[in-house]
Amino acid sequence: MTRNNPEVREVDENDLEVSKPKDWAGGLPAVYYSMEPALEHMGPGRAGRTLLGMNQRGGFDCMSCAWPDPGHRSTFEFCENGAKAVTWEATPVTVASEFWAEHPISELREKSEYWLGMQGRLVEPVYKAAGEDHYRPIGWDEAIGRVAGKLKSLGSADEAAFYTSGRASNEAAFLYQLFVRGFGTNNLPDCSNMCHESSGWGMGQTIGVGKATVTYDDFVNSDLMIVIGQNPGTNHPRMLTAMERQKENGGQIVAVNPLPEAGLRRFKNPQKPKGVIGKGTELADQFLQIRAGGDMALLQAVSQRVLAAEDAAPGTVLDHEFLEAHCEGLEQLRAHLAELDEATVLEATGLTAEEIDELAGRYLAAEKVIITWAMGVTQQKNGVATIKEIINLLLLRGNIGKPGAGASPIRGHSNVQGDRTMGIWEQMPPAFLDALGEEFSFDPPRGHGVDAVEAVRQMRDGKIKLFLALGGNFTAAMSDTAATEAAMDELEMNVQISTKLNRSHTVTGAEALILPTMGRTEIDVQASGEQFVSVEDTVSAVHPSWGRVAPVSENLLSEIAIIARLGRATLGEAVAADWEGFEADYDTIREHISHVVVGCEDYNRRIRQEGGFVLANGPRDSRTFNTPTGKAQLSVNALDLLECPPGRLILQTLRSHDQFNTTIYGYNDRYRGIKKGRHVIFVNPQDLEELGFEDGQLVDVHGEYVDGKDRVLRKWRIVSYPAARGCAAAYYPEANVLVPLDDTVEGSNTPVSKGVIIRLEPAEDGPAGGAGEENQRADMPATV
Ligand SMILES: Nc1nc2c(c(=O)[nH]1)N[C@H]1C(S)=C(S)[C@@H](COP(=O)(O)OP(=O)(O)OC[C@H]3O[C@@H](n4cnc5c(=O)[nH]c(N)nc54)[C@H](O)[C@@H]3O)O[C@H]1N2
Ligand SMILES: Nc1nc2c(c(=O)[nH]1)N[C@H]1C(S)=C(S)[C@@H](COP(=O)(O)OP(=O)(O)OC[C@H]3O[C@@H](n4cnc5c(=O)[nH]c(N)nc54)[C@H](O)[C@@H]3O)O[C@H]1N2
Ligand SMILES: [Mo]
Repeated sequence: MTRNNPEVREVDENDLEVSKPKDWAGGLPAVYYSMEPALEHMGPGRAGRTLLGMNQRGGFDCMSCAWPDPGHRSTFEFCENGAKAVTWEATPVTVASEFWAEHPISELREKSEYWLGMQGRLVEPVYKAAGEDHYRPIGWDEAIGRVAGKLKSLGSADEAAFYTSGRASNEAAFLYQLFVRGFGTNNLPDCSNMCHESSGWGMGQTIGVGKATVTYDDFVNSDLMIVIGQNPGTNHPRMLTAMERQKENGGQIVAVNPLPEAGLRRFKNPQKPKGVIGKGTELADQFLQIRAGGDMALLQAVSQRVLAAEDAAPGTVLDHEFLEAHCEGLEQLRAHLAELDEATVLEATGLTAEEIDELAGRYLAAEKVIITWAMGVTQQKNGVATIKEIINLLLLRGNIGKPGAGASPIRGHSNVQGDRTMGIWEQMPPAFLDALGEEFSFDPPRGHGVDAVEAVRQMRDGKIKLFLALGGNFTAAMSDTAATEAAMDELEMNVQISTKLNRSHTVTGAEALILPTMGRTEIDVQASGEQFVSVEDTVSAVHPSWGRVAPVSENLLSEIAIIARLGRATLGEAVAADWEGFEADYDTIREHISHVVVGCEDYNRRIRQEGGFVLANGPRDSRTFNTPTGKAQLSVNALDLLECPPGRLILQTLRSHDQFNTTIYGYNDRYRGIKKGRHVIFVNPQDLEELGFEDGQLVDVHGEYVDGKDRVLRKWRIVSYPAARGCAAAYYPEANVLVPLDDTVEGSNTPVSKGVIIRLEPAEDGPAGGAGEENQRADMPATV
């Protein structure tokens, strides 16, 4: 069944085509594009078994995003991008044994993420010895032995860091953190450090929990949904169905975004006949085209208007009962916002006073309000403070802990939230560590470990010598490509547990191993029979996920099997854990989860209930706030603005429609009208005119950060685009070249991926995309 090494042609950026951006998402193309790649690669049998098994009871959880499943699922509970994710994983194409001898690592390092991913599934462990330029296939025992041996040789456990990407299941994540803490470190950086970390801090400090306070039904039943810094059409497409239902129920939607994203405007539901041929549903009732980084000012201005309305009609606007019983800080907030300067707000947001009045009017007219947000908020310098302002606005009218209302970060990776619940965090609280230590009879380390940014610094400084990743593509996902790659090059050993080849396998340090693993679509049979795993979505619903197709190779191990073997080989008797038993029967892991993780009691029974179960959430369930005073905190946050000097632009780095994070499925971004290329920078036409550039022109994009290092993307093509004034956009991960390692969000240490100050300069003549004399890598050019 398996096929080896198809020819993959690299894209030529000179073929790029640009057309008008779309003002609607979904429709017939969504269905068509969904099916095409699946059928092409997999054949109808495997395609049918995977696509129809997505998000169904007895099927697997779609790994493309963390959007929840509705109570009543349609037969096709998947979206175009989910279909791409499944196809990419369930492909029968595999990397042949000869591949490793044919391709030196130095050559692989020149390849694009697209090319690497398209080589197919990894099916055997491979090892690169110090001084070698090739990986070579090895057996599992040797692979596990080499990693364990190296770990045991380190001078201290803190010389290793253990990364997790958010696709790992609850069972794998729990076992992994046990292995890491049993080894003796809290160095557990994860993708969340680069993602929703700001949400955890902003919400944790104000309402005592860093998770959404809503259920799926709340979205559908809200009067008003404010969607800030999020592009659901591409990144959470199934959310559009919930938005459509909310509209049918008479709700309103406001979108706040520097870009007029297609999915925020109109939706043609591909699962309904009228969605395929008709005009679709208008989604946003109001679109606020905000200047990047201006959300904090906007939210303060809206709260100020809410308080002014209360002053004009005392006792009628605020939810006094709720505020008195459950909140504190109202008077301080009132005093602070009284000082807010309207001119500053207008400048920071790029909006008019009337637009802000209109939003305030909609907020005041609605009884049930949900605010959702994603990377447009969390990856801004003031992201944590902005989230606190979201909470302020919601608390003023009691919009937390009542049906149809609440605060909702929309998570990215399908189980990133569950991984945190299971202990993947460099600073888990003492109560968790106590319970873990008691369960496995050891003394877990107490000091905080490194997060993603700090991990890079410590690799650079030679303090961290071994990097082990449970999934993901750390090298490409992290900020400051040149700094990150230089740091990874210093490693003594780089170990990646992966499904497919990616950039992180090509920046190796001295020794390197790739340990191939099964994906979520695959049937996982162990000694006790067929296994399932479990995941938690963005609204804290926990449910099982069962594989549907045969593993692409019999040589693959599950993530759990790999971790269990590493644990046994490395830790010996250091923790009282039955590693072999864990591998044989995942129920045994869940039994331990029941004892250690608060809220997961009786896990094995509850995970088997119809539809799984929902984790308790104090604010949502009972307006209980786990803060030091037991009250929700209205907070005072000094307005923090993103300054952009004249002649410069604010660059955000974002996702195209044809990618999943660092995985590039293709080179089209069809809602934004881009075809056959990714080396583009979107700029507002008036900005172009003022700066003296033209649509289609090739430019060098220079990052300007206080450290004065020259970070440059060469020969990126300008696309004149209806972005907010002063706000440019380019695709991640390529644009990570420009995001400085030390530029991080106040309070969460997340890279500021959406607020990079840049300068454009005309590029020298020559073809696009870094070809020619200088010959920068097409996909991930180095800085100069
Ligand atoms: N198909 C697909 N699905 C995915 C992913 C994927 O790559 N592909 N990634 C997954 C992951 S891990 C995540 S975290 C999520 C990410 O989901 P999103 O957060 O939607 O992803 P981004 O593409 O980073 O888009 C950020 C949005 O914020 C806007 N924005 C940027 N700066 C600002 C600002 O200052 N203010 C406001 N109000 N808006 C701003 C941008 O214009 C853009 O619309 O998606 C998940 N789902
Ligand atoms: N500039 C900029 N940088 C960003 C962002 C941004 O918006 N702008 N977004 C940030 C965000 S939100 C995130 S979440 C991170 C993402 O960072 P990561 O989570 O590290 O990156 P991914 O691209 O999702 O990882 C893809 C790789 O995971 C592996 N993989 C896929 N499925 C599985 C599996 O089931 N098991 C295992 N073991 N491996 C698997 C494959 O080898 C694949 O190549 O990037 C961050 N970086
Ligand atoms: Mo993410």
